[in-house]
Amino acid sequence: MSQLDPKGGYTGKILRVDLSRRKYRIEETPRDLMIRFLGGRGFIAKILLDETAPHIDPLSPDNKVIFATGPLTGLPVAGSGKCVVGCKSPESGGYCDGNFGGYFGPMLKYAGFDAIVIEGRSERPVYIYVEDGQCEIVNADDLWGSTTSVCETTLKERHGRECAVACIGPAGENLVKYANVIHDYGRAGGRPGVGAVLGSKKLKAIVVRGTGEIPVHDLDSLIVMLRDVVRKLRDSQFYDTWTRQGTMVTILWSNENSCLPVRNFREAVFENAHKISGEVMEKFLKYRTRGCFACPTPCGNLCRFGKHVVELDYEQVAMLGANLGIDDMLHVAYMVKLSDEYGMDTISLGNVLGLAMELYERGLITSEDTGGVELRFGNAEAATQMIEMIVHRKGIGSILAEGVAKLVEKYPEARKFAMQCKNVEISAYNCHIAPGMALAYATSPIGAHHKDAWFISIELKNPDMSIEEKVQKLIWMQNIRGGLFECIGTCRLQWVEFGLDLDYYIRALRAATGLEITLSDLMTIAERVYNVIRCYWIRELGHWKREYDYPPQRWFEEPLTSGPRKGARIDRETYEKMLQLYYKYRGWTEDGVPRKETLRKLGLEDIIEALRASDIELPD
Ligand code: PTT
Ligand code: SF4
Repeated sequence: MSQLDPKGGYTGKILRVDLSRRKYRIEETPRDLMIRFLGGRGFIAKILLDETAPHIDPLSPDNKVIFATGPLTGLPVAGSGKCVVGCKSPESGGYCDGNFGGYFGPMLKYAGFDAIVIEGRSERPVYIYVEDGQCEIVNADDLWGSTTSVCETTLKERHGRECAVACIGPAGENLVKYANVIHDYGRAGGRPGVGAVLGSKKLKAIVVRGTGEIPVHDLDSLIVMLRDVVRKLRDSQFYDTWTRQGTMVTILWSNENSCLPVRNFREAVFENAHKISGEVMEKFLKYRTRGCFACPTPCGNLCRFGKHVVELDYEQVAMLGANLGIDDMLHVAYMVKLSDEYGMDTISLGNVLGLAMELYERGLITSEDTGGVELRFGNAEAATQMIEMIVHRKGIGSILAEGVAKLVEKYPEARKFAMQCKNVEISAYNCHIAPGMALAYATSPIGAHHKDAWFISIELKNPDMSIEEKVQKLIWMQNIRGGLFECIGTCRLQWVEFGLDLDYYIRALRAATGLEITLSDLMTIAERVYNVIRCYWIRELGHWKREYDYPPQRWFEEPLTSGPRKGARIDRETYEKMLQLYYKYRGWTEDGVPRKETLRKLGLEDIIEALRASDIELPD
C-alpha cells in the first residue's frame, strides 16, 4: 500500500470519554492506526493492547470499551452500517468484540468521530450524548433498570427520532457475563460480555446524532459502483428468498446436513425442525425484512407474535429452539424478545440453558437447586422462568449468569458436556461431522463464534478436500471475514450469501481513502490483527496452551446417535494434525505462540517489546 495519508473515509478524530472524571477529550485518529489497522476490530485490538495494563479485572474502571467504525462505514457502499464494539471480556478474560449494524456507526461518523474510547467508571448511572463534535455525560438514574426498548424510546423522545442509541438492559446492569449491547430495537453486538463491562461502568447508553459529512476521495465512483452492485444483488435469484427469510433459511439447511445443535449439541437433527423453520417464521412476518443503513439485501425478520414484535435470526432460533428441544415458534420468539429487552446474548443463553437442562436430566442439578423449576429439554415455560432468574440473578440463575465455565466449576462432571471454547459458548453449528468448523470455533480470536469463519458450508460441499487445503482455506476465510470485514465497516453478508466480488470492497476502499490498497495489503492487515489479538490473550493469561485451541470434548467422544450421520464424531488425530498445520501457516509455534519473526514481518516489533515488559519472551 502506498504510504500516503488517507484522503477520505475517516473523520480523523477519536472521542475519549473518562467516566471517572466526567471529562472528555478529542484526539486525532493516529495515522498508524488507519494505515496499518484500518478500523473496527483493528483499532480496538491495538488500542486495548497499547493502552490497558496487563491482567486488569474486566469489570474494573481500568477496562476500556471501544466503539470503532471502519473507513467505509456511513459511505454509499453496500451494507456500510456496521460498527464494532470491544473490550477485555469478563467471560473469557481475553479479547472480545462484536459487530452490529443499524445506524449507530454511520451516525457516529456524521457526528465527527471514527471511534469512541470509554474509560473509567461513573459513580451513578449515566449516558453519553454525542452531537456534532460535542459530548455530554448525562445522569441516567431514571433509565437504570429499564429494558432496552424503553431506554431507546425514552432517549429518542428526548433527543429526536433521528439519533442513534446503543444501550444495555438489566442483564448488563446485573453483570450477566454474556450481556450485550442493543441498538435499533434488535441489532445486537458484543456477545462475550461487552454489556456487562458497560454495566460495571454504570453506562446505560450512548446516544449519537450527527449532521456532518465524511470526507471521501472519490464520491462519484462510490455512487456509480453502488448503483451497479444494487442492480446485481436485486437481480440475484436468491434475493426473494433472502429478503423473506434472511438467515432463517439456514434452519432446514443445518437440519438436512446434520449440523443443527439439538439438546445441548448431543444430536444434530431435530425431529421438529419444520416447526421452527424460515417458512413457519414467514407466517408471522410483520413487514418484509428490514435492513441496516445502505443495505441492498435487508435481512431483519421483524415478526409479530401476539402483542410482541421481534427480530428473528438463525442463531437465536437454533439455540433457543432446537438446542433446548423446544419446537414452539411462539415461545422461541418470546425468549428472543426477552433477551433483546434484557440485553443478553441469545447464543450464549441457549447454550447455558442447554447445559443446565442436560445436568438436570442427568440428576446433577436437582429441582431443589432450581427452586422447583422442571428444567427439562422441551420445557419452554421452565426455560423462560430461568431467563428471569438469570437476569435478576436469583438462586441458580446467578450461576447460570456467569456462563458455562462457572457451571463446570460448580459441577465438575459438566466439563464433558460444556460446549465452549476459551470459556465462550459455541454458536449454532454442531460439528460432529465437521472438524474444519470445529477448528474455526476453537481458533476464533474471541472464543467460540462462527463470525470469523463459517467454514461448515465449504467443508460440506467439498468432502474430499485434503487437510492441508482445508486449513489454508480456513485461514484465508478468517482473514477475509475476521480481518477484512471486521475492519472496513461493512456487512459481510452480501459477499457470503450473494457472492458479491471482493474486488468491489477493494475498489470502494480506494475510492473512499485514495490509498492504492490491494487484496494482499488487506491480507497483511488481517494477519497483523490476528497476531495482535493472539498476543493480547497471551499477555492477559501470562502463557498459552495448545488445549486453549481445542473444541469441546463432546465432538470427539460422543458420536451422534441418530440421523443420517449416526456414529459421526471428530477424529482426534485428524484434529491434532489440522491444528499443527494451522499454527505452522500462521507462523506460530507448536503451542500456538506467535514467533518474533512473524511479528517482525508484520511490522509488530512494538508488540514483542510490550510482551517483554510483561515478562513474556516470545520465541524466535
Ligand atoms: C452476533 C450474534 C449473532 S450473529 C446473532 S444472529 W447472526 C445473535 N443476535 C442476537 C440478537 O439479535 N439479540 C440478542 N439479544 N442476542 C443476539 N445474539 C447473537 O449475536 C447481525 C447480522 C448477522 S445475524 C450476522 S450472522 C452477520 N454478522 C456480521 C459480522 O459479525 N460482521 C460483519 N462485518 N457483518 C456481519 N453481518 C451479519 O450481521 P456479535 P446485527 Mg451482531 C436480535 O454482534 O457479538 O458478533 O454477535 O449485529 O446488526 O444484529 O446484524 O445469524
Ligand atoms: Fe444489516 Fe442484514 Fe443488510 Fe447485513 S444483510 S447490512 S445485517 S440488514
